[in-house]
Amino acid sequence: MRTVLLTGFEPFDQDPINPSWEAVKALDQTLIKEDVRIVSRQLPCVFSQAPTRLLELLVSFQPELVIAVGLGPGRTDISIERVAINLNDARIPDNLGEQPIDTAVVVDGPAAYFTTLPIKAMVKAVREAGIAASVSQTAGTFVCNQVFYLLQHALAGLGVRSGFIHVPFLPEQVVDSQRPSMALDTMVAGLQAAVLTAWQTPVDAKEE
Ligand code: PCA
Repeated sequence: MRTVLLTGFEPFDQDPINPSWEAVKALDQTLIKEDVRIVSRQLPCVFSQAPTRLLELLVSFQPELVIAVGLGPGRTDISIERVAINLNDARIPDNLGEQPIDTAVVVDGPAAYFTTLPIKAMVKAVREAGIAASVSQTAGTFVCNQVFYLLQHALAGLGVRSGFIHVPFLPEQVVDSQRPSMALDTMVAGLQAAVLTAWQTPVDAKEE
């Protein structure tokens, strides 16, 4: 059996729930082909713990494709990230109260890594499923970007494709506010279309 690893994050910033984990959890053990299985695992929203956990997952599952997913507060759609930068600059403390300001994710690492996912083809597939999606040019400077950068750093040159997707809040998280949200079923269907397309598309499409 071949493996696609999906990760989601534990809740953070006083939210009781993190849609990224709810959505990837719903896809755990899904077969996207007869011999290709999704494995979903949770990462801590902690700068000092997420890297070790991520590397453990890569070693234990030996995935052929890895997509990390996180909540992007305020995002309006399935946002497929293009670039991870070598910078931690936390606007809020993480779940252990750490708040790194202007530190490197990997000391002496390259300034940035591009995703190795076919992001334009993925956006197209998600939209064709009737779900809002776009390419995002920044994954921020909090734990999501840190995990995305480490993922690209760890897998660079190994032929295992990887990247990051931000998802919006769930509707129940934005009651009484004007903030955008997306229903869990929609998010799950969007991620599934994105994962399948990533698996099936070795070379990205040229799309606007
Ligand atoms: N979103 C945060 C970290 C965890 C999560 O789900 C981020 O965008 O960095």
